[in-house]
Amino acid sequence: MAHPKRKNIVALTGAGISAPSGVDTFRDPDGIWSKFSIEEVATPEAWQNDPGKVLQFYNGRRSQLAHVEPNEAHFALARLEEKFNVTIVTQNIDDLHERAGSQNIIHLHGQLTIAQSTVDESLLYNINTNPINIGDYCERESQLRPNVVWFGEAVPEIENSIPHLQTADILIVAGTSLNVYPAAGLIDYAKRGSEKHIVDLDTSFIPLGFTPHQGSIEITLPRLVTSLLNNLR
Ligand code: BV8
Repeated sequence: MAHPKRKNIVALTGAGISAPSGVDTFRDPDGIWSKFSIEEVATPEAWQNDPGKVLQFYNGRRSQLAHVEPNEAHFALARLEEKFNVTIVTQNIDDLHERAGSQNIIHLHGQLTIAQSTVDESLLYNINTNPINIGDYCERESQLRPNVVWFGEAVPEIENSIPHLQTADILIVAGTSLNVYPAAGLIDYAKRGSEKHIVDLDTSFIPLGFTPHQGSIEITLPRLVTSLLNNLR
């Protein structure tokens, strides 16, 4: 529930925030796209060509969720809710923000723990860390797929995210290479005069007006959160 007197914070997060938890990022040297081809596992065409291969790719990433925990960066964002209205807009499909206690989370690219019908995308099923296999059907007898946005698919939550960027007093971009659109384009909706931070291992690219916090996120993000909370005292 938003408190009218509290400042609004949006955290736009990517794979880097889950890296210290042991979850692979995409574009780091040993990242996911160095082991798998996007065209073979993360597009509608891949699904048409070899749905079993796509299911196996996401089954592997989903089963890993059972063995990883949120890290101090996730917990720090949850702590911000003590004094701020916080919205997490994440590109991640893991459930680490939820497990760290954040309440308002928008998953731009879907969620690993949810399966989706292939005849009615509103039919969604919580499958936790269980696999989806060929022959697993929805209630309308159609094959289930991961509830994930593939390349070339629309990002339904983008419209829902824009107003949060436009009303954020503070924007924190954390652990994302800002390579993927329309997610990366959200930073252009930041309110004029809002306070903007970018938290990343690599701060060689700093969007205009952002304050860089270079280093590993489980160190740098808690430090930023502590200073934001202390500045309110
Ligand atoms: C769409 C699926 C249209 C789920 C994902 C040319 C130019 C511009 C755009 C395009 C283009 N050609 C095609 C496009 C569009 C395309 C796109 O953006 N392509 C890119 C690659 C150029 N976008 C799309 O296709 C989107 N859809 O446009 O549809 C449309 C419209 C209407 C109707 C129909 C169609 C859909 C995009 C969603 C694709 N799905 N994932 C999954 O498998 O996970 S995207 C994928 O990349 C993940 O979701 C991931 O989250 C996302 C972004 O990656 P990051 O999270 O940023 O991760 P990355 O590894 O890149 O970076 C990690 C960062 O962390 C780094 O900065 C690193 O330094 C940092 N880091 C690492 N460790 C640490 C750390 N920082 C701190 N501490 C650490 N320890």
